[in-house]
Amino acid sequence: MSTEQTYIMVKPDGVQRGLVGEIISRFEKRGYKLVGLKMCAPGQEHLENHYADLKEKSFFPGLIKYMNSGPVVGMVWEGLDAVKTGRSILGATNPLQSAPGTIRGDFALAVGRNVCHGSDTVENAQKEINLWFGKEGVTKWA
Ligand code: YYY
Ligand code: MG
Repeated sequence: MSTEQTYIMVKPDGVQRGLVGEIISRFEKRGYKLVGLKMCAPGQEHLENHYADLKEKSFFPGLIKYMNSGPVVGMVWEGLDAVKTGRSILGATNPLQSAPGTIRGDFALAVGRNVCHGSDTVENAQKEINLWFGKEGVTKWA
């Protein structure tokens, strides 16, 4: 178990529904350290880059359209096992399978409106942090 960083993002539906504070709060209360935070609307090309692995999927065009429908809030959280535990705080991809007590299990029903994103591996987390925070970097603090 090691200290990791993970990229967590409130998707446009989460921002529109006023869930930003709730999502930040769950990571803070669990004990993770916030080292990066920004709201942005990066546009189609950047979003296609973020989801490049899913390019061939039938839901890809709809996913990009949804992700491009409003601003997102991206953050970087640091702490023990942040990638895997971050995913468990979010819940399963399909909210109908997300356990109550998880973010998706408490606030979502549809896979196409599942409120939040979390990196799935340490390697992808580094890629995503670089994609979203590459220019300004994250903040080192203790
Ligand atoms: O990492 P995670 O967000 O849990 O799932 P991915 O398999 O990476 O898919 C990304 C994103 O795509 C998912 O959060 C919702 C959407 N999606 C979809 O709309 N329909 C599917 N059948 C699968 C995923
Ligand atoms: Mg994913």
